[in-house]
Amino acid sequence: MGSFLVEFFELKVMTSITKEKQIEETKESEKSDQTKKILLSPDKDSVQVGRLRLQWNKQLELMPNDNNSLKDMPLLREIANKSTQAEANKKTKMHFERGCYVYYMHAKIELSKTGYIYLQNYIPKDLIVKARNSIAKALHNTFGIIQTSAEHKIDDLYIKQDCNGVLLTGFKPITHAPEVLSVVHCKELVSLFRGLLDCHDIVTYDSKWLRIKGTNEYTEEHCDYYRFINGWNQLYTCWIPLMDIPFNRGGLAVCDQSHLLADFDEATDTVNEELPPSFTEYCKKSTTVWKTSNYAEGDVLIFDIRLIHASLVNTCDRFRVSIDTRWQPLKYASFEQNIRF
Ligand SMILES: O=C(O)CCC(=O)C(=O)O
Repeated sequence: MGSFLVEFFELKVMTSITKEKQIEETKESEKSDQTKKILLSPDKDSVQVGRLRLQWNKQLELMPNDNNSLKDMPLLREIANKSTQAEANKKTKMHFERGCYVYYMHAKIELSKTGYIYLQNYIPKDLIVKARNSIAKALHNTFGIIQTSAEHKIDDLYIKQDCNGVLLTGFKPITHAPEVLSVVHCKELVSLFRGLLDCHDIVTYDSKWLRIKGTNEYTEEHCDYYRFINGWNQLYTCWIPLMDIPFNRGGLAVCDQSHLLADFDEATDTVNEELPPSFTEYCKKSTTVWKTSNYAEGDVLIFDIRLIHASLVNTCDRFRVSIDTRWQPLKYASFEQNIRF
């Protein structure tokens, strides 16, 4: 009980110290969010996401930047108020010990509420540039699909005439090149997943989904649950843009809270499309919102294995390159091929 009071007191002190700063930051970030919304909207009123046509700012919105909101103290105070003393004590102690309790607690709440968290500028950009360079070289030398000229470097990823994109999952010389592994296994991600999964012994699956999308290509709406149905306990997808992906280069969009649909295991035709049956109705609701972003090098999107997602269409003349991986506590891992940390 004593230790709970000390921790709770520290919590309150920290909350009030940061409160003023936070109000200032909120004002600033509201201002810049408004500017962003104006600057970063797609140039059309409706946007194609997977096979759906969505109204911008009604059915499709910008994701919040969790770099700011993860530091949101009031949320932590809310947990402490709502939890029993024993629960709050355990949670706060664990996170005090790690020195980053606010960060993970908020992130976990977000993840369970909305189904995703979006971190901007999280992975060091030099790692992303090196990974993209090595992938671009392979696309040029092995696949011959990059247009080069005096103005167009290989790394600019201009698409050679009539060439399509390619899914490079399983092409280990490319997906497991040291430069690529240094992104997907970087220490920032290892520590993030240790925090999010509340667990030191975590794994990431050896398969890496490296996606190269050409002009007019996109990913249809689906969720990853059906692929991992035999071992999905606390399994998360980590999607990483390996370049700046503005709207016209077809970044990922997620359907907010769709991981909470109740009928993932009901058998109907939609299951073959990797969607729960109720998704069709959920999509029609006026409250259903998809979220996307103008992604930049270094951003990371983490989502629940059940969250429904799709991509916007790549309408430009350069390939869109991203990689996605799966993370889980070791104790739940049911696939043999995994990398342990
Ligand atoms: O990058 C994409 O277009 C699709 C990504 C995806 O399906 C996933 O991360 O599970």
